Amino acid sequence: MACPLEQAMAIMVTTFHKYSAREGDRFKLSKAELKELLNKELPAFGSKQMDEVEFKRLMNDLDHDKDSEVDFKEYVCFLACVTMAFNDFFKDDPGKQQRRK
Ligand SMILES: [Ca+2]
Repeated sequence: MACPLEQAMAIMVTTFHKYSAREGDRFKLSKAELKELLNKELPAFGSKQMDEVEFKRLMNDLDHDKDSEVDFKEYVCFLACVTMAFNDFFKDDPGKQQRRK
C-alpha cells in the first residue's frame, strides 16, 4: 500500500492522462480537456465558477510555451500554484482542514 503522498502524486499523474488522452495529443490537455478536468476533479477552481473570458485567461496563463495546449509540466505548475493557495488558506488555522471533513 503506497503512502498518502505517493498516492497523491500518482493521482496527479493518472488524472492528467485520464483527460489528456481524450482528443488530439494524448500527452497534452486541450482547452476542452482542461475545462472538463477542472470541472470534475477541481470543482472549487472549475470553469463553472468562471466565465469564458476568465477561463481563456487561465488557459493562456498555464500555456507557457503557447502551443494552445497544457502539457504535463504546465499542469504540474498549475497544481503547485493551487497547492500553495491551499497552504496559504490553511496555514493560519490548521483546524480549517478538519472542519472541512
Ligand atoms: Ca502548452
